[in-house]
Amino acid sequence: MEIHIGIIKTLAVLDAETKTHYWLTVFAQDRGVIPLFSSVEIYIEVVNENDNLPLSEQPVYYPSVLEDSPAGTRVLQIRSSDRDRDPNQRISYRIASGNPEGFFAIDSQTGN
Ligand SMILES: [Ca+2]
Ligand SMILES: [Ca+2]
Repeated sequence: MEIHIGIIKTLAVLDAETKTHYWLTVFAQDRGVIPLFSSVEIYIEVVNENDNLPLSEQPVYYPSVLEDSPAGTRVLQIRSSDRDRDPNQRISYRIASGNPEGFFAIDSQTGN
């Protein structure tokens, strides 16, 4: 008995956001005068990677707030989306700069 090898390779870049798995049917056929064959089913899972950025609905926001507004006044809610599948699509927020006095806060979960 001889072992023969058949290697399956990708021919394109796969995207888990487009398709998460593939079912292939592979035939193994001998070279007899009357060839005989059998088949095997192959399930290929496309493992998701974090390859999409979280994108906010707008690149820049221009909200305004009245002077003398009480602390806790809502200024803006940022809305974002991420094309990745869970958990790489979960988004959290933080203020990275422009707030040295600590006058503003953002809810890390809601973007408020
Ligand atoms: Ca992502
Ligand atoms: Ca992904």
